[in-house]
Amino acid sequence: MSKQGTAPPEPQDFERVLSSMCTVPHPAAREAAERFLATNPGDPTTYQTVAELEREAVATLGEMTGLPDPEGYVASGGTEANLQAVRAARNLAASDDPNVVAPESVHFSFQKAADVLGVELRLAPTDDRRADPAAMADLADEDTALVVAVAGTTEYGRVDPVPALAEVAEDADALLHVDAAWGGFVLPFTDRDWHFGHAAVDTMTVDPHKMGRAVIPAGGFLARDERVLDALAVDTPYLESTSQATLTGTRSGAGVASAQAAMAELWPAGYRETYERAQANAEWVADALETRGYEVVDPVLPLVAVDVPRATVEALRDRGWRVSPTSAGELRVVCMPHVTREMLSAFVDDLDSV
Ligand code: 0PR
Repeated sequence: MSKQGTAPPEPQDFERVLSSMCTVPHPAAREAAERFLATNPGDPTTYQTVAELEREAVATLGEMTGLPDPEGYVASGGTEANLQAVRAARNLAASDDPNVVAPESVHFSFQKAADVLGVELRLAPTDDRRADPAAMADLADEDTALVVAVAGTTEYGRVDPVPALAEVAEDADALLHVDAAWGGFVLPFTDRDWHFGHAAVDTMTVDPHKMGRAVIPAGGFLARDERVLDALAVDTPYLESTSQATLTGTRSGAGVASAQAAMAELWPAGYRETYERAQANAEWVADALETRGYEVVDPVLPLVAVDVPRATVEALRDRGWRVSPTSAGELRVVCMPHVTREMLSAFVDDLDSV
């Protein structure tokens, strides 16, 4: 808390933040967040304006992900959206001992979901950092409720073979979830097959508060079929609206309004431009590091992993660089919208001198 006469604490700036999936919100998103700060989309009959903004946000997310008539909502983040996908699949499953089959590259939010929901999480080995459909099929059985694909993995930015995983899900009579929490705002500008229009995808996570430049908290949960939302809904007898499919009750109108504002401003031209710049930056830094003899995991999406000795990472941290490693120890550079060529160039200079 600030004492009288002293300035309130300043948030850290993004000048040396290289491994985060958060970024500077778009000015329109920031402004909308402030305006809608005291509204609660969890009570849509009382807070009707923000409820309308949420419908618009979901419609745009649907447009981005090949779903003309999307069901869903703006969640608190990727963790909630992934948990809700597991919850819906569990609730719809015929089995009383349901399991989820995912590649070992899935985000740790699935561990939380499995723990909270009491389902078994089966992790299949990956092949060249992507999900291996055969390995996933080996783990699937008649109790499999959900198959998970990742479109833009947390550590390497890899895109799983979604159409092949849709077949695995179909053979197991399970739902297919795509986690595009980070990748969803860049993949529309690539030639990858990853969304509802490319395969029999049932649910998806796509987060405006990552590449979408909304304020935190703004995740996205989408479903093809109303049945999925119905499987999540509980009765809310004392509210005007009679049921609620979200996990949280009161939720952030700031997140919802900012997601709508960012997308209204940036979809699609602004996001395309952001992607192109980020991808070019990722390729530039990958090249610069390779030239210096480092082993680089090549950036399919704007995310570079590079094998740098632990001591070097520590030395870079001492110089203020906010960098975190992958589980295999590589340094991870996520080319978020705030990451400029100048920043990367200063980073490479520091790497040369430590
Ligand atoms: N799915 C994927 C593919 C993710 O990468 C993440 C987060 C999630 C789901 C979960 O999303 P929420 O964090 O919104 O619940 N991945 C980042 C990570 O774990 C999150 C992050 C963001 C970490 C900013 C640090 C940071 O500064 O690395």
